[in-house]
Amino acid sequence: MSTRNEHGLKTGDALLVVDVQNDFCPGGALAIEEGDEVVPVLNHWLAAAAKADIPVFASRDWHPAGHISFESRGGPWPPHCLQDSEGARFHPELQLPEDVIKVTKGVRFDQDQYSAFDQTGLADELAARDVSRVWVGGLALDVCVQATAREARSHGFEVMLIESATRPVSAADGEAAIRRLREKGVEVLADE
Ligand code: VGL
Ligand code: ZN
Repeated sequence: MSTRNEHGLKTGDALLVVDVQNDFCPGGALAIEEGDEVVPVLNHWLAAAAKADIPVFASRDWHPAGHISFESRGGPWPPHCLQDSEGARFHPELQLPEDVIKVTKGVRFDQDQYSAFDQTGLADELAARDVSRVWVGGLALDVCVQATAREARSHGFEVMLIESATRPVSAADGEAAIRRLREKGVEVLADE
């Protein structure tokens, strides 16, 4: 393992892997270009997290059939991440630890939840584990990663966005997301 993989992780940190699910990867129902390329990058960070003994949280989009966010209901998205479906599973090569803490979202019938903090209790759970800084990567940069990183800042966490560990639905929106997140005080790691 290279020294790069020490990654500066320390006690009080958590790694937050956002929605690295089959449906967001090539071949999936809402495929993001190069979405699967975040997996090897995140695997390095997962190894570093294990070494540093910091907790790993993995969020997942977990929609009921006919979710309000689907085009059939007037929403913006094709059906994706249906509960218990193959598409909703984490990418098979993502090396999540045994003790990963899963954060399930997108289950509400009446609204979507892009942020892993949105009505999940995640902020309190992080605080209960004395986490003050979160390292964030996953899918998609301009949708759930952006919303999650923003809300983490709103809750007062320091936020490190691992740029190489995320991909956008739209390149232009991805760039806008990076700008907005920087304005919010998110530290963007460009070369990790
Ligand atoms: C997401 C679109 C719809 C995401 C979730 O995880 O970024 N994007 N639902
Ligand atoms: Zn969704």
